[in-house]
Amino acid sequence: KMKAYFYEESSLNPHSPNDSGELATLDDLRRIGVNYRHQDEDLVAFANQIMEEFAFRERDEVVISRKTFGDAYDAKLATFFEEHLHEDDESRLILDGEGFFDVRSADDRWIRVLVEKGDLLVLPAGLYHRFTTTEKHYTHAMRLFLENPKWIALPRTAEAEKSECRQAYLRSIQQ
Ligand code: KMT
Ligand code: NI
Repeated sequence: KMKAYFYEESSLNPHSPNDSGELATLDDLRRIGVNYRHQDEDLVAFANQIMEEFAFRERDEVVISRKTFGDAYDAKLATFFEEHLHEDDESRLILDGEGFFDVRSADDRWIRVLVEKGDLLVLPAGLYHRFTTTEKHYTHAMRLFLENPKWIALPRTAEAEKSECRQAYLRSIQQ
């Protein structure tokens, strides 16, 4: 089952759960355009099915760990953890390990989603988010994307706020 909750802001360690105790529901995620799925077995078939359903054309894999990133690990995590948005969706299927995606709720608080093996998370273009590893410091993920993805990270600034993708996102989540 999905584990998502509102983030406890007072903590200094982003890798710890920082669970405020207030649960976030699938509906809280749906309201901000986030898509969550889980599949227990045959992730190869699941990935193929998701590619088809979302019309993704490309995929690759990334392992986020001290071993794979070496000296660049801390800098890499710092960029992942800076609040940002993209002009295209960010889609991740977790193949092994675990991690935390933080997404901005409808009322602009952080919802933390623990992602584990078999979890698929699709973050819509224009949604502010960030990522970090858990205390295990190991995330093996498949990245699913369109042919020419625009996933340059725009940090949360007045410029990002004014961007076309942000404005389109805000319209898309209004009733
Ligand atoms: C991103 O773009 O923020 C990432 O790739 C995060 C790690 S993927 C689990
Ligand atoms: Ni991102």
